[in-house]
Amino acid sequence: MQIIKYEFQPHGDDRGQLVALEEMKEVPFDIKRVYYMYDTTEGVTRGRHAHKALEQILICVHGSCKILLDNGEEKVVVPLDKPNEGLYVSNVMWREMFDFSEDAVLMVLASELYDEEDYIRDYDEFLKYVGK
Ligand code: T46
Repeated sequence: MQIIKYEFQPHGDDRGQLVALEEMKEVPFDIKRVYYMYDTTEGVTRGRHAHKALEQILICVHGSCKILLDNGEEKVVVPLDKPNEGLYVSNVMWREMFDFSEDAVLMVLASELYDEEDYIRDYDEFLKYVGK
């Protein structure tokens, strides 16, 4: 499985760092939605679903967490712990987010508006969807 991790160029100066993300530039799709999660309960796993159409970029802007990506054939765990690093998650990819540090803030840039119909929340249904 090909893992696409972007390293965003910070605009740093003696005041600190600033990262700017624009659709179709640093981010390879039009950004229709931004959401983020924080205060994550210790030991929980979030996600556990795939999307039919949604593409996303996950950025752990503070703290750290791990992302499991599963395309139905292969599973890869990707650690996220830098605010200028973004993990691209394609559609039809099972994802789980876990091992959140207490201070983790995971921000997500999404290519579509929220649509419950786009979710595949059952793993067997996901395997059927990808033809496995
Ligand atoms: C994904 C991973 C990385 C909304 O009302 N609007 C939204 O845009 C989102 C994302 C969620 N919600 C509501 C739906 C649920 O009642 O917020 C609640 C928690 O959502 P969910 O259980 O889907 O959260 P996660 O962390 O399991 O998954 C989320 C995204 O839903 C999903 O698309 O890829 O983060």
